[in-house]
Amino acid sequence: MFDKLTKQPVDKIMELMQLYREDSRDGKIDLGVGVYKNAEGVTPVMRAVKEAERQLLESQETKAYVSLVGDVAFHDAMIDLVLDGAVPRENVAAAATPGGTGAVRQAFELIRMANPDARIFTSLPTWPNHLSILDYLKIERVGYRYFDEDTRAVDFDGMMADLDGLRAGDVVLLHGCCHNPTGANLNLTEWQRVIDLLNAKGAIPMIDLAYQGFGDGLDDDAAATRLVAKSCPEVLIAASCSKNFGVYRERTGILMGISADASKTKLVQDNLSFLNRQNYSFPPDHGARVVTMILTDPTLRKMWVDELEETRLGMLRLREQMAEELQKLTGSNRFGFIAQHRGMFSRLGLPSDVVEKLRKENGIYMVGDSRINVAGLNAKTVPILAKAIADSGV
Ligand code: PLP
Ligand code: TYF
Repeated sequence: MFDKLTKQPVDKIMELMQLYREDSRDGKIDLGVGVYKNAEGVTPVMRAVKEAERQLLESQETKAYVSLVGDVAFHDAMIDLVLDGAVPRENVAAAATPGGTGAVRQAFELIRMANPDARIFTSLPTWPNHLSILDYLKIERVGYRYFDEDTRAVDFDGMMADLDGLRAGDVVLLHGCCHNPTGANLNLTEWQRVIDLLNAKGAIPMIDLAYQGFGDGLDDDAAATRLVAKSCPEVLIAASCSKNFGVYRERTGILMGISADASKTKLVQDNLSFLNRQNYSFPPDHGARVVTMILTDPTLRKMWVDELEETRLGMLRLREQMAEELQKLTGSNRFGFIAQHRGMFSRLGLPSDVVEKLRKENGIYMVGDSRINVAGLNAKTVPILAKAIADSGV
Protein backbone atom coordinates (compact mmCIF):
# COMPACT_ATOMS: atom_id res chain seq x y z
CA MET A 1 0.00 0.00 0.00
CA PHE A 2 2.55 2.59 1.06
CA ASP A 3 4.50 2.23 -2.17
CA LYS A 4 1.51 3.69 -3.98
CA LEU A 5 2.06 6.99 -2.18
CA THR A 6 3.71 9.82 -4.05
CA LYS A 7 5.89 12.52 -2.61
CA GLN A 8 3.96 15.63 -1.54
CA PRO A 9 4.99 19.21 -2.20
CA VAL A 10 6.96 20.77 0.66
CA ASP A 11 5.78 23.71 2.73
CA LYS A 12 8.23 26.42 1.62
CA ILE A 13 8.07 28.16 5.00
CA MET A 14 8.92 24.94 6.87
CA GLU A 15 11.72 24.25 4.39
CA LEU A 16 13.18 27.68 5.09
CA MET A 17 13.00 27.02 8.88
CA GLN A 18 15.06 23.88 8.32
CA LEU A 19 17.69 25.72 6.23
CA TYR A 20 17.96 28.34 8.97
CA ARG A 21 18.49 25.70 11.64
CA GLU A 22 21.24 24.07 9.60
CA ASP A 23 23.09 27.37 9.09
CA SER A 24 25.98 27.53 11.58
CA ARG A 25 26.89 31.19 10.96
CA ASP A 26 26.82 33.60 13.89
CA GLY A 27 24.58 36.57 13.27
CA LYS A 28 22.15 34.76 10.96
CA ILE A 29 18.74 36.44 10.94
CA ASP A 30 15.44 34.53 10.80
CA LEU A 31 12.65 36.49 9.12
CA GLY A 32 10.82 33.37 7.96
CA VAL A 33 8.01 31.63 9.79
CA GLY A 34 5.28 33.78 11.30
CA VAL A 35 6.02 33.34 14.97
CA TYR A 36 6.36 36.41 17.18
CA LYS A 37 9.79 36.91 18.70
CA ASN A 38 10.81 39.56 21.21
CA ALA A 39 14.00 41.62 20.97
CA GLU A 40 15.96 38.68 22.42
CA GLY A 41 14.65 36.39 19.69
CA VAL A 42 12.46 34.47 22.15
CA THR A 43 8.82 33.50 21.57
CA PRO A 44 7.61 34.00 25.14
CA VAL A 45 4.68 32.40 26.92
CA MET A 46 2.56 35.49 27.56
CA ARG A 47 2.30 36.59 31.18
CA ALA A 48 -1.47 36.15 31.32
CA VAL A 49 -1.18 32.69 29.76
CA LYS A 50 1.36 31.60 32.39
CA GLU A 51 -0.88 32.89 35.16
CA ALA A 52 -4.03 31.31 33.74
CA GLU A 53 -2.21 28.00 33.36
CA ARG A 54 -1.01 28.21 36.95
CA GLN A 55 -4.59 28.78 38.12
CA LEU A 56 -5.87 26.01 35.88
CA LEU A 57 -3.34 23.54 37.24
CA GLU A 58 -4.69 24.25 40.72
CA SER A 59 -8.38 24.30 39.88
CA GLN A 60 -9.01 21.80 37.10
CA GLU A 61 -10.60 18.66 38.47
CA THR A 62 -11.35 16.70 35.34
CA LYS A 63 -10.08 16.18 31.84
CA ALA A 64 -13.31 14.54 30.72
CA TYR A 65 -14.63 15.40 27.27
CA VAL A 66 -16.33 18.76 26.91
CA SER A 67 -18.54 18.80 23.79
CA LEU A 68 -18.07 18.26 20.08
CA VAL A 69 -17.83 21.99 19.50
CA GLY A 70 -15.86 22.75 22.67
CA ASP A 71 -16.94 24.92 25.56
CA VAL A 72 -19.74 27.45 25.04
CA ALA A 73 -17.90 29.84 27.38
CA PHE A 74 -15.05 29.85 24.84
CA HIS A 75 -17.49 30.59 22.01
CA ASP A 76 -19.04 33.44 24.01
CA ALA A 77 -15.69 34.97 24.90
CA MET A 78 -14.33 34.76 21.36
CA ILE A 79 -17.54 35.99 19.74
CA ASP A 80 -17.34 38.96 22.07
CA LEU A 81 -13.65 39.58 21.29
CA VAL A 82 -14.11 39.36 17.53
CA LEU A 83 -17.60 40.78 17.04
CA ASP A 84 -18.19 42.94 20.13
CA GLY A 85 -21.95 42.86 19.72
CA ALA A 86 -21.93 43.64 15.96
CA VAL A 87 -24.59 40.94 15.59
CA PRO A 88 -26.84 39.33 18.22
CA ARG A 89 -25.35 36.24 19.85
CA GLU A 90 -28.30 34.12 18.70
CA ASN A 91 -27.26 34.66 15.08
CA VAL A 92 -23.85 33.07 15.58
CA ALA A 93 -23.07 29.35 15.46
CA ALA A 94 -19.58 28.41 16.62
CA ALA A 95 -17.19 25.53 17.07
CA ALA A 96 -13.77 25.35 18.67
CA THR A 97 -11.18 23.98 16.26
CA PRO A 98 -7.53 22.93 16.35
CA GLY A 99 -6.04 26.36 15.57
CA GLY A 100 -7.09 28.80 12.91
CA THR A 101 -6.08 26.21 10.33
CA GLY A 102 -8.68 23.83 11.73
CA ALA A 103 -11.29 26.56 11.44
CA VAL A 104 -10.28 27.29 7.84
CA ARG A 105 -10.46 23.60 6.99
CA GLN A 106 -13.88 23.15 8.62
CA ALA A 107 -15.19 26.28 6.89
CA PHE A 108 -14.12 24.96 3.50
CA GLU A 109 -15.78 21.61 4.21
CA LEU A 110 -18.96 23.33 5.37
CA ILE A 111 -19.05 25.38 2.16
CA ARG A 112 -18.58 22.25 0.06
CA MET A 113 -21.34 20.43 1.98
CA ALA A 114 -23.76 23.33 1.57
CA ASN A 115 -22.93 24.07 -2.05
CA PRO A 116 -20.65 21.75 -4.04
CA ASP A 117 -20.68 24.26 -6.90
CA ALA A 118 -19.36 27.16 -4.85
CA ARG A 119 -16.03 28.53 -5.99
CA ILE A 120 -13.74 30.13 -3.45
CA PHE A 121 -12.04 33.37 -4.44
CA THR A 122 -8.63 33.91 -2.83
CA SER A 123 -6.35 36.94 -2.87
CA LEU A 124 -3.25 36.93 -5.08
CA PRO A 125 -1.24 36.13 -3.08
CA THR A 126 -2.65 34.46 0.03
CA TRP A 127 -1.41 32.18 2.80
CA PRO A 128 -0.21 29.08 0.88
CA ASN A 129 -2.12 26.72 3.19
CA HIS A 130 -5.42 28.20 1.94
CA LEU A 131 -4.58 27.01 -1.53
CA SER A 132 -3.17 23.68 -0.53
CA ILE A 133 -6.24 22.79 1.58
CA LEU A 134 -8.64 23.92 -1.17
CA ASP A 135 -6.81 21.79 -3.72
CA TYR A 136 -6.79 18.82 -1.37
CA LEU A 137 -10.55 19.17 -0.91
CA LYS A 138 -10.94 19.57 -4.68
CA ILE A 139 -12.76 22.86 -4.29
CA GLU A 140 -12.52 25.14 -7.28
CA ARG A 141 -10.59 28.30 -6.52
CA VAL A 142 -10.23 31.56 -8.35
CA GLY A 143 -7.54 34.15 -7.60
CA TYR A 144 -8.40 37.83 -7.36
CA ARG A 145 -5.83 40.59 -7.80
CA TYR A 146 -4.80 42.01 -4.44
CA PHE A 147 -1.18 43.16 -4.20
CA ASP A 148 0.26 45.80 -6.47
CA GLU A 149 3.89 44.76 -6.97
CA ASP A 150 4.92 48.33 -7.80
CA THR A 151 3.30 50.33 -5.01
CA ARG A 152 3.31 47.38 -2.54
CA ALA A 153 -0.20 48.50 -1.58
CA VAL A 154 -3.55 46.89 -2.42
CA ASP A 155 -4.49 46.91 -6.10
CA PHE A 156 -8.04 47.82 -5.19
CA ASP A 157 -9.27 48.47 -8.74
CA GLY A 158 -7.87 45.12 -9.85
CA MET A 159 -9.48 43.41 -6.87
CA MET A 160 -12.91 44.90 -7.61
CA ALA A 161 -12.62 44.08 -11.30
CA ASP A 162 -11.83 40.43 -10.51
CA LEU A 163 -14.58 40.15 -7.89
CA ASP A 164 -16.98 41.34 -10.53
CA GLY A 165 -16.72 37.79 -11.90
CA LEU A 166 -18.42 36.36 -8.78
CA ARG A 167 -21.52 34.21 -9.19
CA ALA A 168 -24.27 33.86 -6.59
CA GLY A 169 -23.16 31.33 -3.98
CA ASP A 170 -19.42 31.83 -4.50
CA VAL A 171 -17.33 32.52 -1.41
CA VAL A 172 -14.67 35.23 -1.07
CA LEU A 173 -11.87 34.55 1.38
CA LEU A 174 -10.67 37.80 2.95
CA HIS A 175 -8.00 38.40 5.58
CA GLY A 176 -9.68 40.35 8.39
CA CYS A 177 -6.50 42.33 9.11
CA CYS A 178 -2.73 42.05 8.78
CA HIS A 179 -2.76 40.33 5.39
CA ASN A 180 -0.44 37.33 5.15
CA PRO A 181 1.91 37.41 3.21
CA THR A 182 1.84 41.02 2.02
CA GLY A 183 1.06 43.25 5.04
CA ALA A 184 -1.12 45.43 2.74
CA ASN A 185 -4.72 45.96 3.86
CA LEU A 186 -7.97 47.55 2.74
CA ASN A 187 -9.27 50.65 4.48
CA LEU A 188 -12.85 50.67 5.80
CA THR A 189 -14.19 52.60 2.79
CA GLU A 190 -12.78 49.88 0.54
CA TRP A 191 -14.21 47.16 2.78
CA GLN A 192 -17.63 48.75 2.41
CA ARG A 193 -17.31 48.67 -1.37
CA VAL A 194 -16.33 44.99 -1.26
CA ILE A 195 -19.32 44.28 0.97
CA ASP A 196 -21.68 46.10 -1.43
CA LEU A 197 -20.30 44.14 -4.37
CA LEU A 198 -20.57 40.78 -2.59
CA ASN A 199 -24.14 41.54 -1.55
CA ALA A 200 -25.05 42.62 -5.07
CA LYS A 201 -23.60 39.38 -6.44
CA GLY A 202 -25.06 37.11 -3.76
CA ALA A 203 -21.56 35.99 -2.77
CA ILE A 204 -20.56 35.01 0.77
CA PRO A 205 -17.61 36.44 2.71
CA MET A 206 -15.31 34.17 4.66
CA ILE A 207 -12.92 36.00 6.94
CA ASP A 208 -9.64 34.58 8.15
CA LEU A 209 -8.66 36.50 11.29
CA ALA A 210 -5.31 35.26 12.50
CA TYR A 211 -3.68 38.47 13.79
CA GLN A 212 -6.26 40.47 15.77
CA GLY A 213 -4.26 42.88 17.93
CA PHE A 214 -1.09 42.76 15.80
CA GLY A 215 -1.98 45.64 13.46
CA ASP A 216 -3.75 48.74 14.75
CA GLY A 217 -5.14 47.32 18.01
CA LEU A 218 -7.74 44.77 19.10
CA ASP A 219 -10.78 46.81 18.05
CA ASP A 220 -9.37 48.39 14.91
CA ASP A 221 -8.17 45.02 13.66
CA ALA A 222 -11.68 43.58 14.06
CA ALA A 223 -13.48 46.61 12.60
CA ALA A 224 -13.69 45.19 9.06
CA THR A 225 -14.86 41.81 10.35
CA ARG A 226 -17.58 43.51 12.43
CA LEU A 227 -18.69 45.59 9.45
CA VAL A 228 -18.94 42.48 7.26
CA ALA A 229 -20.77 40.58 10.03
CA LYS A 230 -23.49 43.17 10.28
CA SER A 231 -23.76 43.92 6.56
CA CYS A 232 -23.96 40.50 4.92
CA PRO A 233 -26.71 37.88 5.28
CA GLU A 234 -24.26 34.99 5.76
CA VAL A 235 -20.68 35.16 6.97
CA LEU A 236 -18.00 32.66 7.97
CA ILE A 237 -15.19 33.66 10.31
CA ALA A 238 -12.13 31.53 11.05
CA ALA A 239 -10.28 33.06 14.00
CA SER A 240 -6.96 31.92 15.41
CA CYS A 241 -5.64 32.46 18.95
CA SER A 242 -2.17 31.23 18.03
CA LYS A 243 -0.53 34.62 17.57
CA ASN A 244 -2.43 37.06 19.75
CA PHE A 245 -2.34 34.71 22.76
CA GLY A 246 0.99 33.12 21.78
CA VAL A 247 -0.49 29.63 22.20
CA TYR A 248 0.65 28.29 18.84
CA ARG A 249 1.18 24.66 19.76
CA GLU A 250 -1.97 24.40 21.86
CA ARG A 251 -3.99 24.58 18.63
CA THR A 252 -6.66 27.08 19.57
CA GLY A 253 -9.11 28.51 17.08
CA ILE A 254 -12.78 28.95 16.37
CA LEU A 255 -15.10 28.84 13.40
CA MET A 256 -18.16 31.09 13.45
CA GLY A 257 -21.09 30.90 11.05
CA ILE A 258 -23.33 33.98 11.12
CA SER A 259 -26.83 34.08 9.64
CA ALA A 260 -28.90 37.25 9.47
CA ASP A 261 -31.86 34.96 10.05
CA ALA A 262 -31.41 33.57 13.59
CA SER A 263 -33.71 30.65 12.85
CA LYS A 264 -30.85 29.16 10.78
CA THR A 265 -28.31 29.22 13.62
CA LYS A 266 -29.33 25.84 15.01
CA LEU A 267 -28.87 24.15 11.64
CA VAL A 268 -25.44 25.70 11.16
CA GLN A 269 -24.49 24.75 14.72
CA ASP A 270 -25.60 21.18 14.09
CA ASN A 271 -23.42 20.98 10.98
CA LEU A 272 -20.38 22.42 12.74
CA SER A 273 -20.81 19.77 15.38
CA PHE A 274 -21.12 17.08 12.70
CA LEU A 275 -17.95 18.25 10.96
CA ASN A 276 -15.92 18.25 14.18
CA ARG A 277 -17.12 14.69 14.85
CA GLN A 278 -16.08 13.49 11.41
CA ASN A 279 -12.64 15.00 11.58
CA TYR A 280 -11.45 14.68 15.17
CA SER A 281 -14.40 14.44 17.56
CA PHE A 282 -13.57 16.79 20.41
CA PRO A 283 -11.40 19.83 19.70
CA PRO A 284 -8.38 20.53 21.94
CA ASP A 285 -9.44 22.19 25.17
CA HIS A 286 -6.38 23.47 27.01
CA GLY A 287 -5.66 26.54 24.89
CA ALA A 288 -9.34 27.38 24.57
CA ARG A 289 -9.79 27.19 28.34
CA VAL A 290 -6.79 29.41 28.99
CA VAL A 291 -8.07 31.94 26.44
CA THR A 292 -11.51 31.89 28.07
CA MET A 293 -10.04 32.48 31.52
CA ILE A 294 -8.00 35.41 30.23
CA LEU A 295 -10.90 37.03 28.41
CA THR A 296 -13.35 36.67 31.29
CA ASP A 297 -11.14 37.62 34.25
CA PRO A 298 -10.52 41.41 34.33
CA THR A 299 -7.05 41.06 35.89
CA LEU A 300 -5.85 38.44 33.42
CA ARG A 301 -7.46 40.32 30.56
CA LYS A 302 -5.66 43.53 31.40
CA MET A 303 -2.38 41.66 31.70
CA TRP A 304 -2.97 40.16 28.26
CA VAL A 305 -4.11 43.39 26.57
CA ASP A 306 -1.06 45.22 27.95
CA GLU A 307 1.41 42.62 26.71
CA LEU A 308 -0.30 42.35 23.32
CA GLU A 309 -0.10 46.10 22.99
CA GLU A 310 3.63 46.08 23.84
CA THR A 311 4.08 43.41 21.19
CA ARG A 312 2.14 45.38 18.58
CA LEU A 313 3.90 48.66 19.28
CA GLY A 314 7.29 46.91 19.20
CA MET A 315 6.55 45.62 15.68
CA LEU A 316 5.33 49.06 14.61
CA ARG A 317 8.55 50.68 15.85
CA LEU A 318 10.60 48.14 13.89
CA ARG A 319 8.61 48.99 10.76
CA GLU A 320 9.24 52.69 11.24
CA GLN A 321 12.92 52.14 11.96
CA MET A 322 13.29 49.95 8.86
CA ALA A 323 11.56 52.48 6.59
CA GLU A 324 13.70 55.32 8.00
CA GLU A 325 16.93 53.39 7.64
CA LEU A 326 16.15 52.52 4.01
CA GLN A 327 15.20 56.10 3.32
CA LYS A 328 18.63 57.19 4.60
CA LEU A 329 20.54 54.54 2.65
CA THR A 330 18.68 54.81 -0.66
CA GLY A 331 17.86 58.51 -0.56
CA SER A 332 14.33 57.66 -1.63
CA ASN A 333 11.02 56.84 -0.04
CA ARG A 334 10.43 53.72 -2.06
CA PHE A 335 10.49 51.51 1.02
CA GLY A 336 8.10 53.79 2.90
CA PHE A 337 5.42 51.13 2.44
CA ILE A 338 7.07 49.06 5.20
CA ALA A 339 5.76 51.60 7.74
CA GLN A 340 2.32 51.55 6.09
CA HIS A 341 1.94 47.77 6.15
CA ARG A 342 0.43 46.17 9.25
CA GLY A 343 0.85 42.95 11.18
CA MET A 344 3.77 40.56 11.30
CA PHE A 345 4.56 40.54 7.62
CA SER A 346 5.65 42.74 4.77
CA ARG A 347 6.28 41.63 1.26
CA LEU A 348 9.29 43.69 0.22
CA GLY A 349 9.01 43.05 -3.50
CA LEU A 350 12.62 41.86 -3.94
CA PRO A 351 13.43 39.59 -6.88
CA SER A 352 14.06 35.95 -5.97
CA ASP A 353 17.77 36.14 -6.83
CA VAL A 354 18.17 38.94 -4.29
CA VAL A 355 16.27 36.91 -1.66
CA GLU A 356 18.66 34.03 -2.33
CA LYS A 357 21.73 36.27 -2.23
CA LEU A 358 20.65 37.74 1.12
CA ARG A 359 20.30 34.24 2.49
CA LYS A 360 23.56 32.86 1.10
CA GLU A 361 25.80 35.88 1.55
CA ASN A 362 24.25 37.69 4.49
CA GLY A 363 22.58 34.87 6.41
CA ILE A 364 19.25 36.72 6.21
CA TYR A 365 16.35 34.31 5.84
CA MET A 366 13.07 35.51 4.34
CA VAL A 367 10.41 33.58 2.42
CA GLY A 368 11.12 33.23 -1.33
CA ASP A 369 8.45 35.78 -2.25
CA SER A 370 10.43 38.33 -0.13
CA ARG A 371 8.02 38.22 2.80
CA ILE A 372 9.70 39.23 6.05
CA ASN A 373 8.47 38.51 9.56
CA VAL A 374 8.97 41.94 11.11
CA ALA A 375 9.09 40.42 14.60
CA GLY A 376 12.24 38.55 13.58
CA LEU A 377 14.06 41.90 13.59
CA ASN A 378 15.38 43.97 16.49
CA ALA A 379 16.98 47.40 16.83
CA LYS A 380 20.40 45.91 16.02
CA THR A 381 19.40 43.84 13.00
CA VAL A 382 17.26 46.48 11.26
CA PRO A 383 20.35 48.41 10.02
CA ILE A 384 21.96 45.13 8.89
CA LEU A 385 18.92 44.17 6.82
CA ALA A 386 18.49 47.69 5.46
CA LYS A 387 22.13 47.84 4.36
CA ALA A 388 21.95 44.41 2.73
CA ILE A 389 18.85 45.49 0.79
CA ALA A 390 20.35 48.83 -0.22
CA ASP A 391 23.60 47.12 -1.31
CA SER A 392 21.68 44.63 -3.44
CA GLY A 393 20.94 47.47 -5.85
CA VAL A 394 17.15 47.00 -5.99
N1 PLP B 1 -4.59 32.02 8.60
C1 PLP B 1 -3.52 32.76 8.35
C2 PLP B 1 -3.60 33.82 7.32
C3 PLP B 1 -2.34 32.55 9.05
O1 PLP B 1 -1.27 33.29 8.78
C4 PLP B 1 -2.31 31.55 10.03
C5 PLP B 1 -1.04 31.39 10.69
O2 PLP B 1 -0.47 30.75 11.28
C6 PLP B 1 -3.48 30.80 10.27
C7 PLP B 1 -4.60 31.08 9.54
C8 PLP B 1 -3.67 29.73 11.29
O3 PLP B 1 -2.78 29.53 12.25
P1 PLP B 1 -2.97 28.44 13.36
O4 PLP B 1 -3.56 27.23 12.72
O5 PLP B 1 -1.60 28.20 13.87
O6 PLP B 1 -3.88 29.01 14.37
O1 TYF C 1 2.63 32.14 7.46
C1 TYF C 1 3.21 31.81 8.48
O2 TYF C 1 4.42 31.87 8.60
C2 TYF C 1 2.37 31.37 9.68
C3 TYF C 1 2.81 30.06 10.28
O3 TYF C 1 2.18 25.48 7.15
C4 TYF C 1 2.64 28.86 9.43
O4 TYF C 1 1.06 31.39 9.31
C5 TYF C 1 3.41 28.63 8.31
C6 TYF C 1 3.28 27.50 7.55
C7 TYF C 1 2.33 26.58 7.91
C8 TYF C 1 1.55 26.79 9.03
C9 TYF C 1 1.69 27.94 9.77
